Amino acid sequence: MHRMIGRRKLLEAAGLALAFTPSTRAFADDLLRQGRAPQNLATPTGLFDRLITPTPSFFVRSHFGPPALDRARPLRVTGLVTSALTLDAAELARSFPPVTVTAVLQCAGNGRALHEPRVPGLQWTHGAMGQATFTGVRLGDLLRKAGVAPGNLARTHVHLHGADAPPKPQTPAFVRSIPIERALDPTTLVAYRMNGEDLTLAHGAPLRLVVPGWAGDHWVKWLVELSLQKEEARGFFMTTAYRMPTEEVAPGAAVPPEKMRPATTFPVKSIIGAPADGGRAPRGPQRVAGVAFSGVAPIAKVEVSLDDGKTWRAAKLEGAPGAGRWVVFEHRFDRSEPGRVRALARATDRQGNTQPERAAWNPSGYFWNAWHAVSWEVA
Ligand SMILES: Nc1nc2c(c(=O)[nH]1)N[C@H]1C(S)=C(S)[C@@H](COP(=O)(O)O)O[C@H]1N2
Ligand SMILES: [Mo]
Repeated sequence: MHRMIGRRKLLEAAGLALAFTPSTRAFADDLLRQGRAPQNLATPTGLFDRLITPTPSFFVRSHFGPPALDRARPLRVTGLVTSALTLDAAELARSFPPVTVTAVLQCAGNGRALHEPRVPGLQWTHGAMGQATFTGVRLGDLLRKAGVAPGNLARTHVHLHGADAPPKPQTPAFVRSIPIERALDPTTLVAYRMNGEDLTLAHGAPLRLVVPGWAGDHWVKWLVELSLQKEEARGFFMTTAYRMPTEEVAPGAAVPPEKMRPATTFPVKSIIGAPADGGRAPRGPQRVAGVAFSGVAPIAKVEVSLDDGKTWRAAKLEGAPGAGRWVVFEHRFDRSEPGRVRALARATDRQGNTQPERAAWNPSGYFWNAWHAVSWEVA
C-alpha cells in the first residue's frame, strides 16, 4: 500500500506527465489523441449528450505539456495592487468563500478541421470542449484582498502566468491577460476543484483560471502569478494567436493585423452526441440528443430538422440555462421504414443569435459553429 502511494507521488513529483501514458488511470480509454503531441486529447463526440463531461474523458489542450505536480505551489498577486499576496491552494481555499460554477470549457480552435478552406493548427473536430463544475474563489475577491487603489483600476488588465515552461528558450511563454471588467465578473474564478475533485494535473492543478463564456486560452492552468497591469499582455499568444477578424471575411482571405481583435466570447453552437454519425439503429423509436450553448447568453431553443433544414422541430431542453453553460437537448420520433436518416441541429440564444448553416471562416479556424449533421441507417 505504502509503496504504491510512494511510487505515484514520486512519478508525479518527477513531472512525468504520467497521466498521458495509457497504463495509468488518470484518463479514460476513450480520449482521442489529437496530433502528435501527447498532451492534446479530444473528448469523444458520443459524450456530448449529458450535462457533465467526466473528468477522465475531458479534453486536454496544453501547448507545452504540464509542469511537475506541486499542490503547494504558491500563487502570487502582484502589480498595481496595494499589498502583494502570496498563497497556495490550501490557503486560498481557507481565506475566501468557495464558489462553484457549471461552465463549458471550449478551445477556440474546436471544429477547426471543419472550416473550408482548411487552416493549419490542431485539426480538432468536435472534441475540444466539455462541461464541468469548477469550484474556487472569485478572482475579484482575490484582487480586492490585494487592494487596488480606485484610480488604478480603470482599463487595467490582469496578466496570467502559468508554471509550464516552453520547450526551447526561443519559444514564447504562454502568457495571456484579461481586461479588469472580465476579471471582476463574479463568474471568473481561480479554481482548485473540477467535478467535485481536486483539479488533476492535466487540467491545471493546483490552480487554474475559469472564465465562463470565453474561449479556453483564457483559462490559464498551473497559475503562479496574477499581475495587475496598465497594458494588455504582449507576446505571441496575445498579439498573433487567438485573434479573429473584426468583420466577417471571405473564406481564405488574408486579414491585416489591424483588422483583428482578440477571440473572447464563443458564439452559439450545438452538437449532436447521439446517435453516432454513420451508425445503425433498429426501426421504431429514434432519439437525437446533444448539447447546446452560447458564451453570449443562455440558450433559448434548439431545433432539429429531419429534412435537410426545410422544417424544424423544437427539441426538449434539460439543465439550468446560463451564458457559457450548456443544456442537453433531445428530440424523439418514430421511423418505421428502413432507410437513411439525417438529423440537423440548430441552437438559438436569448439574444436572438442562431447557429448559422455555415461557420464564419477566419485565418486561424476559430469558433466553428455550423449546423451539426449526423446520419444513420434505420434497418
Ligand atoms: N498554463 C497553460 N494554461 C493553458 C494552456 C497552456 O498551454 N498552458 N492551454 C490553454 C488552452 S489553449 C485551452 S483550450 C485550455 C484547455 O484546458 P484543459 O486542458 O483543461 O481542457 O487550457 C488553457 N490554459
Ligand atoms: Mo485552446
